[in-house]
Amino acid sequence: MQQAIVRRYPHNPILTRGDVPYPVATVHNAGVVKHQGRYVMLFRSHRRNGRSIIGLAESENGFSFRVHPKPFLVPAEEGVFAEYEEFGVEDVRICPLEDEYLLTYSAYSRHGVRVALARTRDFVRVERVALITQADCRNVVIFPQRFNGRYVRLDRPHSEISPWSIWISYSPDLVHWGDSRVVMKPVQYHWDEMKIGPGATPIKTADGWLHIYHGVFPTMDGSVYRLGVALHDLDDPARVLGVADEWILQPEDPWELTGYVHNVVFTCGAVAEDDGTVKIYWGGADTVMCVGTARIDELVAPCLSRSRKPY
Ligand code: BMA
Repeated sequence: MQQAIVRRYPHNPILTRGDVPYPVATVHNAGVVKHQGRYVMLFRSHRRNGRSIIGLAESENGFSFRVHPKPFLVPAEEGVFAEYEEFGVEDVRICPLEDEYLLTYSAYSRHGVRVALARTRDFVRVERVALITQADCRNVVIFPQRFNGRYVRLDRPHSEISPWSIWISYSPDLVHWGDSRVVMKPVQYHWDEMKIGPGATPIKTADGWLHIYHGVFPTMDGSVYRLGVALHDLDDPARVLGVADEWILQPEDPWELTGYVHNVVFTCGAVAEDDGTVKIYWGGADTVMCVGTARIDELVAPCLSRSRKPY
């Protein structure tokens, strides 16, 4: 059998609700970065009322994590954020940019789901900046570099007319976003035909920005969430250079096949290492956290050699 591109860590899952010192039902969909030589993970947990909060875990090696005694981010209690975070905060992405970390997460409320942006320098103090989308948008990943002075993000608006697709938007100040356009769409009768969404913060490589995204396929037994890869131009990330035809990861381990939501691998973060590998973190069945490693060149190659149309 051909060697898998993503090598699962043999001791998965790496984090479960049993590791969390406060009551939660799940541990999943975490953003991860290396901060001062340590891995910092911001993970989502369902509380026992079905609404989500964000916890923090730290690690020396990227595989064994220790959870902080208190949650890192819970719904705001005052100001404009309180109204829009009332139903919970979910699926944080972490973008290291110019000596701080930008955090983007889904804010749920009676008005729908939108994306909020917060910033931190030390993962101790966190400052909410703005709500950066209207309703019906999720999965914002910000590129860890400015382009011609502007911030750039990939996002995923909802639509009734088109299968949910990946868009790009630009901002001069992180608060106001525009010049939006679609860059990548699901492909019919393909593993990602139902919807796609941004996954991990894009990784800069010699050949382009590597983006690990999720794609969903509908079956008679419910939806299957898998991960794929796309490559964006280094100078103009709106240009998709290629999208690998085949997925790089699908639910296979028991804790990916069954759980809070069956058949899900879902990423919000990956950490590129100096040795040319990347640690990819994913939630299994919306219940546990897992990790695997891949060579960056083995993720880039299929984007260029076996590419399907971006849309
Ligand atoms: C998506 C998001 C993710 C979740 C996935 C599978 O729509 O809600 O947070 O992991 O569904 O349930």
